[in-house]
This record gives sequence, C-alpha cells and structure tokens, in this order.
Amino acid sequence: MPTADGPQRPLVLVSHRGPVEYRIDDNGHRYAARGGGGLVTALSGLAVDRSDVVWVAAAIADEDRAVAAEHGGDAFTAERDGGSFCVRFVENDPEAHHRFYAIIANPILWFIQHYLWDLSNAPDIGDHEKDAFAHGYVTVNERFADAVAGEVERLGGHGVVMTHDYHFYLLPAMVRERCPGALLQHFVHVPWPQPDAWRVLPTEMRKRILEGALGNDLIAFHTERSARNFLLTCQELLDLEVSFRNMCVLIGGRQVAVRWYPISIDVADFERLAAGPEVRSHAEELAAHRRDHLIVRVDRTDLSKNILRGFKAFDVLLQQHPELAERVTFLAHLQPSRQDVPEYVEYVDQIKRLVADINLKHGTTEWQPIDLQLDDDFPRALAAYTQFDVLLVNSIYDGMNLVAKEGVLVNERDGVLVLSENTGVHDELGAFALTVNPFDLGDQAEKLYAALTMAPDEKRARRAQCVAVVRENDLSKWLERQLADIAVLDS
Ligand code: GDG
Repeated sequence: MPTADGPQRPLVLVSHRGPVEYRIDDNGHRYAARGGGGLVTALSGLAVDRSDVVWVAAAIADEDRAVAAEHGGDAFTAERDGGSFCVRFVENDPEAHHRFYAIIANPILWFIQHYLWDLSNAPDIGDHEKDAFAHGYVTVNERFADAVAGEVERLGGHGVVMTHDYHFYLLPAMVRERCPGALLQHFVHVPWPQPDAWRVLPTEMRKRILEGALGNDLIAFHTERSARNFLLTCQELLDLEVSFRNMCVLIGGRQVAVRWYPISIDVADFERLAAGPEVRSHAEELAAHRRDHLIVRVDRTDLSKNILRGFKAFDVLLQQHPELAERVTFLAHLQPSRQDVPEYVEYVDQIKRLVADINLKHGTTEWQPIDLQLDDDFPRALAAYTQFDVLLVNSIYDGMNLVAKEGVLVNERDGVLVLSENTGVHDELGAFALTVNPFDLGDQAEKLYAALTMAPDEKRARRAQCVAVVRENDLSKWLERQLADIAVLDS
C-alpha cells in the first residue's frame, strides 16, 4: 500500500519525458543528462534509488533509442547525478510519434485545454488530423500501455501506476483491461476546460479520450476548478452520473475519484540553485546595469502564456506614464518552445516584431524599453527572478504556473507579483498578488503601474505572505497528499 514515505506497492511512473536523456559529449562519450522539465524534478525523489519503482518514458533522442536497443527494450538502471533510476524507454515509430506529439497532443489537446482556438478559423478536423489520432495518438498510447502493462506484470501485477499529462489519456483504460489488479492514478498538469471546449473534437474522438481517462481509479488536477470541469464534462458529454459532493464519476459500476493537488517546487533545492555562482554572476550583472524599475517575465514561448498582450500592456503603461521613459526596463526571458509546431514558430515571429515596434516607438539611443532574451538559459532565468521589482505572469490559462512560485521565493527586492486570474497558482497566491484579467490591457497596465509605485512596506508584506504559502505548500506536500489518497483507495 502506498504511504506518504513512498508506495509499498511497486510503482510505475509514466510520462512523456523521463528522468534521463542520453547525449554525446565533445569526446564522443555517451552521458546521461537530467530529463527536461519541472515534472522530472517533481517526480525524481519518488524514483531515485528505488528498485520497486520503474519510470516508463519515451526514447526521444537518437542516443535514447540506442540505449533502449542495447537493453532489448527492457527496463534498465540509469545513473544520473549520483542516483540511480530504473527506466523503461518506449521506442516509437518516428512518424507515429510526430503525429502523436506535433499534431494531436501539441497543439490540438493543448489548444483545447487552454481555450486557444480561434474557432472561426481553426481547427479543421480533416483526414490529416483523424489519421494522426488513429495512427499517432492511439498508436503511441498503445505502445506505452504495452510497456506499462509489461512492467506491472513484471512487478507482481498489483502495482500503482501514476500517469502524467494529456499525452496519455487513452492509456489508463488500456492498462486496466490488462492489469485489473493495478491501481491507476493520473495527474493532468494543464487546465481541464468546460465541456463545450471538447466539442471541437468529433464525438468518437472525445468519447475515446474521456473513456480512456476514466480507466483510472483517481484522476487529479492542480485546481478545484479543473476537477469540477472534468465532472461536468463527463456528465454532459458522456451522460454519466457524477457526484460533486464526493467528487467522483460513476462508470461501469466503478467510482473514479476526481481530486486536486496544487503542484509546487522543492524549496530547499530551488534556493540552492538560485545561490549558485553562475546565477549570482548574472544577477550582479543585472543589478549593475539596471534602471530604476525592472519588470520581468520568464516563460516558454507558448501561446497560453499571453506574451503579446503583456508587451501591449507595457506599451499602454509607457503611453500613460511618460515619466517612466528611460526609467523602466521590461526583461522578457523567453525559452523557445515547440518549434516543430507551425503556430509556435509564427508566435516567436510575432513576439520579435512587436518588441521591435514598441522599442522603436518608445526607445531612445540610450534605452531599449524591452530587453528580449530568447534563450534556453535556466541560470539567467533564475538571476532575473532575484532582481525583479515586478514579475508579470499574465497567462491566458495555466494549469499552475511554477514561475510565479519560484520568482517570489528567491526575489531579493520585495518584488510584486502581477498575476492572471486564470492561473492555478492564483488560488494560492492571488490574495497577495495584484490580480489581472489577461485580456484587459488597461487593467494590466494599471496593475504594473500600481506594482511599480507600491509603498515598500506593502511590497514587503505581500511578498512575505507569498513566500510563506510557497514554503508551506511545497513539493513534498503535493506528493504526500496524492500518496495518502491512493492509500485510502487501496484500503
Ligand atoms: C506545465 C503547465 C504547470 C524557465 N526558463 C528556463 C526554464 N524555466 C523553467 C521555470 C519553470 C518551468 O521552466 C516552467 O514551468 P511553468 O509551470 O511555469 O510552465 P509550463 O512549462 O507550461 O508547465 C503549468 C507545470 O506544467 C507543472 O505542472 O505549472 O501550468 O503548463 O520551472 O523555472 N527551464 C529551462 N531553461 C530556461 O531558460 N530549462
């Protein structure tokens, strides 16, 4: 039975990216790097040095595939950062993986779940998309389900399976069929939208997605809002009986529990990273060249992050407050993302064009109002966190948004968080941040100004309250609460 110290039943973790990615160094030697993304950080503690925990993930790079082949597709032990992980790589046909990832998961599912479709223009669900679902999303879910079922059986048939994210909605039902003794839990890191958002998909496709996810015993989100939307979706689109009191869906004589657990960061680990020499040196450089005010944003170049409206709001701020000219810089640290999806390539172009326009309109020979850093450079992002006066997080929708939690924790200037009401983190930090409607440019400009001119005592008090929440609801709590609920289901 799982406990807060770790599951007693064997555990199978499932995510698209795993704990290691293999690369070749300049001398031609293979090495294991840490897999990308916050999810890997969040789950590594559960899996490190545990022989009864196996992590099933996609072999993405060529070297991953080579390692998988050397182990005959079976689970193997991977060493990374002084710890060991039991990993099972899933090799996918590259074409099928492309359809799964670049046509269905990102963008179609991601766009649905963040309400990003401009419905009068897109999406077209034609043969191309239907084929990508049937021969991409379904295929990859089946490949993963085979691997997961294989691991559950190898570990005795009664393990806990913890699946992550929107890539694998079909997998739970597939695994349930093959492993009736397993306990299946699924964490969805993105928002679950209202039922109508799913009507973009043909009936069969959305039914398959929902019924696949309902193969779980427990399905979890960051927020109550997402959990309730999931129940509504099951009620409206599948005509299933749901209970908002018990937060569950009834299907085929079973109850599927629906819960929410706000994800967080490993506070001690994050503080240690922010104190590292590379971050300090970037932070000193920022401090040496700063103007009176520094607004910061840190994001992937994802459409959901609302980067263009953030710049437009800054444009409004500069128009309304000419006294800020030459005194404020907006540092945008943007990590390029999903450049295999055309909409994301176009988005980066739009960002560059808008920044050029605003800098031309307001800038001088001495001053560029927006400092655009398009780069994957984690230490620089951390350095920006330490130095901001205002952190802008104005996502259109966001499952949680870890940037807000990380930023307030390590900031050294009692900086103020300007936060979209449509982020999961707003449930926890909204009371101490300045809330914005992500579509309202005037509101965002006004809150940026209020944050820049806030009295020091109020800034200090607001940040202290944010930090207290982040410290209290840290990553271990996120995991412990899930393991405790799994233990209840198991009893
Ligand atoms: C999804 C959901 C949910 C920043 N610059 C770089 C870099 N970062 C790190 C940040 C942060 C992470 O990337 C971004 O996390 P977010 O949570 O803000 O956003 P998503 O990537 O969209 O994450 C989100 C999350 O899953 C967890 O459930 O909160 O709602 O959308 O940790 O510090 N990382 C690297 N280079 C950079 O330049 N490698």
